Amino acid sequence: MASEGEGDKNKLKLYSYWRSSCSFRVRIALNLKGLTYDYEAVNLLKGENSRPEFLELNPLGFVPVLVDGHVVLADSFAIIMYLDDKYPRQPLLPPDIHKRAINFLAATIVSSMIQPLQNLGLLNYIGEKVGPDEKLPWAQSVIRRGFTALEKLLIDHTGRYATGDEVFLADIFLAPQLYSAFKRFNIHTNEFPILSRLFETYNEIPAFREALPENQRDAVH
Ligand SMILES: N[C@@H](CCC(=O)N[C@@H](CS)C(=O)NCC(=O)O)C(=O)O
Repeated sequence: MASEGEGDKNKLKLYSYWRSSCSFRVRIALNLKGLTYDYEAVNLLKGENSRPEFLELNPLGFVPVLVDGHVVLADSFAIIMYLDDKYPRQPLLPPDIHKRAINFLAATIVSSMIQPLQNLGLLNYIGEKVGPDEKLPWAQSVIRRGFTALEKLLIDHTGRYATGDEVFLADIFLAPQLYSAFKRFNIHTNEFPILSRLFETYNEIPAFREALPENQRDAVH
């Protein structure tokens, strides 16, 4: 639940970009927890993430960044774990340790095996050094490899959501990755039956829908 304007000093502040899948993860987590926050748009296409004032917050120059009073956190994984520790209602991890591990594994496949390899910066680099036509096939190959692993991983655990009938961490990481794969990178839903079913299901959850890129105030339609 993003709010605009100055807000009060104690309010959570999220530095986000509408199309950033890592920011999308944090927006979902904030919404699931019922937390309101001020939305600070950082336009990655205009290079606003390289401005000195933003690099003060995150020297890596990536969104998202969450500011909670004196606490400044970059990296969606760290932010989401922090929110889960600080606001235990609607836990984002299941109590069962095996199921927890499956959630960490699914989130890690997305956050360290797929997304970094199809990140804007890397795709621009491939476009420059190898050729613009190589960007899409490269992104599709890393997504397909990761999605093939995810389908195998989830087959024994999935219920209504990724790891059962409750929404957990795996869902928060999957939804933005599925969105960018199916909507931006032209991956066909029929290639990945479990993931495409989950994608449909996520669209029915208000916390996920409100976090969609097109529903952010910096979205360009
Ligand atoms: N591990 C970080 C990755 C952050 C990241 O890659 N952010 C992307 C947007 S999803 C970004 O800011 N890219 C800007 C760039 O590549 O210059 C996280 O999960 O937050």
